[in-house]
Amino acid sequence: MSQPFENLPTTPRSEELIDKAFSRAARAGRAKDGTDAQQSMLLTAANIISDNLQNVVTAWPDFDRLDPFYYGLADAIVDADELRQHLNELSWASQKATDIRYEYEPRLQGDRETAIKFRKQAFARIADVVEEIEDDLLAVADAREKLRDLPDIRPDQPTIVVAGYPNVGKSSFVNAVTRASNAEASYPFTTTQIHVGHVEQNHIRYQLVDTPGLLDRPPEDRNDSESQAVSALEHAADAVLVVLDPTGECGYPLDVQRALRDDIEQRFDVPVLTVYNKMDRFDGDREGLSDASGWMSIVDGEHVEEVLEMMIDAIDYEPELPIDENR
Ligand SMILES: Nc1nc2c(ncn2[C@@H]2O[C@H](COP(=O)(O)OP(=O)(O)O)[C@@H](O)[C@H]2O)c(=O)[nH]1
Ligand SMILES: [Mg+2]
Repeated sequence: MSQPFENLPTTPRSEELIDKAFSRAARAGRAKDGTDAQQSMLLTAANIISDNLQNVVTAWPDFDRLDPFYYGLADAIVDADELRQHLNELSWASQKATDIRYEYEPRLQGDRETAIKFRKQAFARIADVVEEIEDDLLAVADAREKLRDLPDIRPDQPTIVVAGYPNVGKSSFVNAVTRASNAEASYPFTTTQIHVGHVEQNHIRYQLVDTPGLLDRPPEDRNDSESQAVSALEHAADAVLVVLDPTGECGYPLDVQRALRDDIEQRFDVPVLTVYNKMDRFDGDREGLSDASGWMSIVDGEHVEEVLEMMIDAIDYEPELPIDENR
């Protein structure tokens, strides 16, 4: 299983679909004579429109059955209700093309001239239907573009979300503990990206999620989609690591950074652990940093693995063992 929007087929534009249907219909018509040709043209055009539209609709995952993390993320990006509405319109048009075919088929039985006249009328009506859903097709194509590159975060695998103000060392941490061979997926979403790295321990794969633009600023600075994406992350997170920079070199005073930590602690129901980074550059009073679970220096490679261990312990993940049927 990968992310649910990865393999959606391309969505045709109205004009493309009409051209395709009518040119195939013309070809089908040329293979026959008299009223048979007109019947064959109508059948071909209606079927192509109907099947293509239905295929677009059925390729989309059922939103009611999506994992809440993916549902929330998708909804933050494209508005699930609107997308559902657009897909409904495509279903409507698909059915309508078939209805028109049924309506006109009996009228194509008579003489050739009449058959041509009615076949043309049927084509005009089918074209109207497809033109009517032009905006819906464009919206579905746009949603596909936006969702196909969503990061592949497996909701069933343990996940560490890394939070903290910009430049405190979040990416440095993820890069330091995850294998470089694991290419990082990123998704540009408003000002936001979601990076995922992986680390395996005791045969369990942990996901580390770094969310620049989401959990690196106070909640009041997030727009609606960003807030919604944070809600989606709550479904995925099994623990949150908040990185603080006590040197202030990141550009944010410590009390501001701590306020973000407090907010995240309030918001997430999973363990939220705080770690001070850049301790190689800190020459203040360490007593003042006792509100954290630990400290590290990524640059000096000090305590980095320990911080990862601490997060893994906090998750305390129990893999679901396969049921032994011989017992
Ligand atoms: N001195 C020092 N610099 C660090 C440490 N960790 C990260 N940095 C630097 O801090 C800057 C921001 O790090 P980055 O990982 O991009 O922060 P992010 O914005 O939170 O992802 C980079 O120039 C890093 O090299 C550390 O332990 N010590
Ligand atoms: Mg970063």
